[in-house]
Amino acid sequence: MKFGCKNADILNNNIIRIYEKKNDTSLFMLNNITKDGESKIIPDITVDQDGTITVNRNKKTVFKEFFGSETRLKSRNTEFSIAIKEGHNAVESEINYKVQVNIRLFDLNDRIYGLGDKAAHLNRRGYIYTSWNSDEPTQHNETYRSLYKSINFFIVNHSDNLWYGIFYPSSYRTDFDFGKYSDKFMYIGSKKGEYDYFLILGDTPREIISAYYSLIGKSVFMPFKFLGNHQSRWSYSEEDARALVKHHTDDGLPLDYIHFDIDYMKGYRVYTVDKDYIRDFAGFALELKRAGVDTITIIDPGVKEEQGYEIYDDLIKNDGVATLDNKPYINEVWAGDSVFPNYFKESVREYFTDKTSEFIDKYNVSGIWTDMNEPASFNGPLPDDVEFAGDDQKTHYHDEVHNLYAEYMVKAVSEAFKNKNLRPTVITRAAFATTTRYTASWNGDNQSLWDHLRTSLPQIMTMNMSGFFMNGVDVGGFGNDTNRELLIRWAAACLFMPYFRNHSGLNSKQQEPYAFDDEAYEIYKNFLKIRYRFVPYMYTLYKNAVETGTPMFAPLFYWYPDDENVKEINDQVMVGPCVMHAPIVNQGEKQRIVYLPKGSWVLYGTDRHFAGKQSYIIEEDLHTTAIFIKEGAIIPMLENKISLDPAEINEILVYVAKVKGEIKANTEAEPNAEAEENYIPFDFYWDDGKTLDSEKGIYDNYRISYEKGELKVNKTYDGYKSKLKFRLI
Ligand code: MIG
Repeated sequence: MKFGCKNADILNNNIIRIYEKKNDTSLFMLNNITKDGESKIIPDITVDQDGTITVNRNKKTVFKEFFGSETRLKSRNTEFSIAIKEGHNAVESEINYKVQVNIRLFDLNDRIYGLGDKAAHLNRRGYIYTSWNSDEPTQHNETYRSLYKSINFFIVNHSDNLWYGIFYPSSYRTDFDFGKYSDKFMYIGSKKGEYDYFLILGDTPREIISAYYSLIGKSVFMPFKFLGNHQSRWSYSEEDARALVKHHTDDGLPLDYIHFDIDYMKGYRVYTVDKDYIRDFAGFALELKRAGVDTITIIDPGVKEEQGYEIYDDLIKNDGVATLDNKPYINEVWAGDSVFPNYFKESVREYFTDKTSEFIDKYNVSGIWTDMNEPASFNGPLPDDVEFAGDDQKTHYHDEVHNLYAEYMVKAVSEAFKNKNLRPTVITRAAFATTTRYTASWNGDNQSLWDHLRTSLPQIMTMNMSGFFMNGVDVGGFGNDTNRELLIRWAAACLFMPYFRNHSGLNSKQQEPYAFDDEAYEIYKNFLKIRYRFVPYMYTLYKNAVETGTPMFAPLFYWYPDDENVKEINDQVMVGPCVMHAPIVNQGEKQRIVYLPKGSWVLYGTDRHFAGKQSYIIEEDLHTTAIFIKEGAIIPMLENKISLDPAEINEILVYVAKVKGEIKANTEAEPNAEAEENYIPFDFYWDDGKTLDSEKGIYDNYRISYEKGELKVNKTYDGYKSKLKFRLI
């Protein structure tokens, strides 16, 4: 459709691309969505004379652009505030964007969720954010405009339970004002790029998110083991690592990965190992692996400028670095003056794929943790006009590709795993919307603050709602010193966080599970054991997430969009459709209010049943965290594992949340809602947990049900031919 200079391409039932001129998206390649052919719903779009677009659905106005004199933005120049006190006049300057999309806010209850990792509540209304990957290790909070990732996707809920989503497909620096400037409209503003966005329609957040997910492409599927406990610290020595693993082998501390931070490298030269730091890295990594603990090493993008250092020489020889005025561009990072690999060139990516491949083989490393890939730099930011010569004979400038730098780095790194038929074990700090196709992610340098514990949950939920399932925060906090209570509550609150890693900064107080007294250690260990019990459930959720876009770690409104009470709940999490976690996230609290959505719920570990659609006060002393399971739910579990090798798993335990008396299970919101006798069958997914074979159909599905007091398991797909046993507990 064409309206004046605007176009609207109806891509399918859910997605309309509205543009004057399309952005060049070739660098991040969206999925090619074409018309369904039989569009069930033909969106009702009208355009006024001034170019305002209105979209109705089922006769209600869902979305409206906004035009008016108010949309000529003026800045308040807050930096003059002291001058104003002195009697100077503040100068009002206009903000001029090349592209400004103004969107109507219908009323004060319009809620805006999204933009990935921002350190804010779920509802980001009233704040402004900027997509520009940034490394700022001060205290993140809701007024922080840019964190490490740029994920230009958000969803809006307004009047009478209407929903829509927006994806803004530009890699240039972009502002998203979510009603900070005005109560009447929000805006998206960029100084570069084109007027071009995807409007995503759907009756529920679930429908919108899955449509968005089909656009950005499938997320990476990481190994089963990755769901285990990761322990890290900047920087573990050989002795520290041995002590950690001894806790694993001697006291049964669940542990699957140990991370080695920058000090294992020789003078921070990437792809080197310092023998003075760890004498025999390869042998050591093997020793740890035999104890069930795999090794992950950090890699930064910056390459030390030093003749004779192989990587530097190779890159220079092959024109493989970012340039300015036809010379390699130099900025300082950990290794001192460094060049920045131009990952936008295929030959450079292939080079790093090879280097990664050699490195993981030579040192028995199982995963690569990519850091500093915003890219971060110590001597001020990279200028906008630093050049990255692309394969397409086109020069990309820093301002266009900054937000994509990490994506191209992890693309190269993850390929090394794929070439070995292994699932990529890669973690990134920076990302663009599509980067989930290659890597897991963590949310950077949080601090040991209660506020940062609280903010973790909406951060991870929001990441999960944009296709970044395998996401986590540093448990215990990275910066500053943690304390006993904070650490325990953090471990509990993040019990179901898909990527669970305790990590802390240089010189901060030790915060391993055993860093405090024996009792604290027991408590922490116990939470990890609960997590390990739920891992088979989480693994199926993860697979389902990768296939369909359904978050593993979701806000309540994702599953219960009709319930007004849940729309601003930041401290309760849905882990799949059947498990709801309500941890304590405030200092000193021993009890909290928990809202239960419709249905009936069982408090895990007890026999207590609760009717939904009301709130309860739940006791949670330091030893406890409240996990509610939907009545009738069937949850596959593991028994007593302290590391996760799928080859060693022969038996799955089956937990059934019994339906009690008259309270009937509610099965409306479930994907597999054919409950018999109110029990919800669970479609369990299983495969080798390590290789890419599952992509070739080498996996199994079991349907687990509970009928007339008995467990029934049917193999519904037998590609992997596993012989798991199932036992009711
Ligand atoms: O400038 O490698 O976010 O996890 O421990 C700091 C040292 C560099 C930042 C990462 C953090 C890591 C640290 N890195």
